[in-house]
Amino acid sequence: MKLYGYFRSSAAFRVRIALNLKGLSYGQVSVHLRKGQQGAPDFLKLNPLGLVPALADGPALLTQSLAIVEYLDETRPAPPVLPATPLGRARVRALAQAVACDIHPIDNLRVLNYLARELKADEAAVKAWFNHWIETGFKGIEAMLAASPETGRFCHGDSPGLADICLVPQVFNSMRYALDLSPYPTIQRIHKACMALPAFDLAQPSKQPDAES
Ligand SMILES: N[C@@H](CCC(=O)N[C@@H](CS)C(=O)NCC(=O)O)C(=O)O
Repeated sequence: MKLYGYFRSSAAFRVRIALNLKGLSYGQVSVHLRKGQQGAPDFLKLNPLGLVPALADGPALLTQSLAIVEYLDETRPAPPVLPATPLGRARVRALAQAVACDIHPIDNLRVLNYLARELKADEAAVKAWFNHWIETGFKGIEAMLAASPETGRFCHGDSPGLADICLVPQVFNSMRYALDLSPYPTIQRIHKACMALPAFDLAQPSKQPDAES
């Protein structure tokens, strides 16, 4: 398998974690987002969405991190990243989508670039936007995690899964502008438990072949 990603991309980070959790080997192709390579004609032929990640599995080319992770889970089921019950799966998908559908899309690079370039927002305003939407999302996620008996060592029970796969990269994003995480003790605890696992540790941005300081 070949993963088209970027070391700082949190959506690619999700797929790296899933591949590692399942013990799958993969090569990486770096698409330099800061240099605009996601908009290059060759990449757009692969993924017309102009976003990373994309995953090549033989002749198949997959896009959208959640679709990719669920594809991996269906084709390589062990260890599962979704619970066995419909209610468990719905809870885990809700937590994952709270990150992937509600926080991440409005804090994406192209959104921040639009704020700065088209709407002339200065750095402080972009930072305020970025952190505001993480805080809004984390407040709800923290409440969901803290209130539920289903929360264990990880977001759902004592095995890492799709919700953790989305949460951890978002915590990394929150460090970009030094967001205060103290109001989210459950998120912090789960993040720490995840990062103690090689599958998460080895997927982090600074450990990727294209990492820059
Ligand atoms: N919903 C997509 C989001 C992908 C996405 O937004 N990727 C970001 C990096 S984390 C990207 O390629 N951004 C390029 C840009 O904003 O121009 C997924 O989950 O795969």
